[in-house]
Amino acid sequence: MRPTLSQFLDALPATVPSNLKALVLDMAAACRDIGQTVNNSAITGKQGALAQENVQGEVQKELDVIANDMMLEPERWHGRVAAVASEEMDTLHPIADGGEYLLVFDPIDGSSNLDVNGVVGTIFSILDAPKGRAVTEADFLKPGKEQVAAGYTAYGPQTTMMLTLGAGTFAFSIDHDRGEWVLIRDQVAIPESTREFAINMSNHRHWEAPVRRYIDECVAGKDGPRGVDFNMRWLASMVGDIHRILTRGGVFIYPVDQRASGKNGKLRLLYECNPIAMVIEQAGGTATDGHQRILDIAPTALHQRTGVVLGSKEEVARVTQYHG
Ligand code: AHM
Ligand code: MG
Repeated sequence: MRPTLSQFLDALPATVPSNLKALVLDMAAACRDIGQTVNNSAITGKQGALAQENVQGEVQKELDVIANDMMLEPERWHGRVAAVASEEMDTLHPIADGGEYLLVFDPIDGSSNLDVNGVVGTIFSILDAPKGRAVTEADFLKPGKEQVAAGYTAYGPQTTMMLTLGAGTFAFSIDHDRGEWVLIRDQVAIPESTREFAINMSNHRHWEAPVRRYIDECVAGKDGPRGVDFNMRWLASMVGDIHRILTRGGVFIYPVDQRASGKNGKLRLLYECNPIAMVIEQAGGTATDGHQRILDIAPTALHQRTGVVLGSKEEVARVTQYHG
C-alpha cells in the first residue's frame, strides 16, 4: 500500500523538526479544502471576477479571495505560524504570537483558468520566523535558498501536491477512498534534456533578444540551428505547466520584456518563483532569471516580480547563456 503523507513525514530523519512536519500536514489539509472549494465552484457560482483589484492592480476572482481567507484562519495552523504573506494581500498578516514559521503563498495560481475548468493551483513556501519578537515585512525578504519547505498543489483531473523539505521532491495525491494524501512519486526527477517549451508566444514582439533567439531557434525545428523539432505547451497556469515539466521535462519561460508593464517580469519572486524553483532544483532541474539562480536573489519587496526560466537543466543553461 502506498505510504500516506503522514507516514512519509514520520519516516524523515530526526533532523527535520516535528513542528515542520505537522505544519506540512496542516498545509496539505488547507490545500484539500481549497481544492474542494474550487471543485464545487461551478455549483456555488463562485468563479466570477470581483469588482476589486489586488495590491498589484490585478482583477481578483471571487475564489482568489475565498482561498486567501481560508489560509488566514488561525485554527488551521495550530500556533505554528507567526505570520503569512500572500499575493492577494497588501502586507503581512499576523497569525499567532510565538509561531515558529512564516508562510508565503499564492492561494489560487492561474485563476484565469477557473471559469474554463483548467488547472489551477496553490503555491506555498515555508520560512523560519524570527524568535522572541514581532514579525516585520523584512523577515519575509529572504533569498529562496533559505526556504525550509516549499511546494504546490495542482487542482486538475487529480489533486496532486509536489513537496520538498530540501532533500528531494515528492508527489502526493488525494486517495478519496482512504481519505488521505498518499505518495505517488518518490524522488521526482526531471529529464535533463527536452524538446518542449512553454511560453506565452503572443508576447513575442515584446521580448528581449536572448529569449527571441532561443524561441526562434526552437520554432525553426529541424531546419534551424538546433536541428530538431520542438513542441510547445502553454496552460496559462504556472502550476499546470510546471507539473508537466516535472513529469516529462521541458522548459518554462516567463521573461521580462520591453513593455513598461513587463520590465520586471510578471511572476512574483516570493509567492511563485521561489517555491517553484526549490521544487524544480530538488527534482534535478534549474531555475534562473536569465542571469542568476532564482534562489540566490535577495528580495527587496514583498511583491517583487522577476523574469524566470526553469525546468530541464540543458535548456535553462542555454537560455541563461544566451543572456550573456
Ligand atoms: P495569477 O497568479 O494572477 O494567476 O498569475 C500567474 C499566472 C501563471 O500561473 C501563468 O503562468 C501566467 O500567469 C500566465 O500569464 P499570461 O496570461 O500572461 O499567459
Ligand atoms: Mg499567481
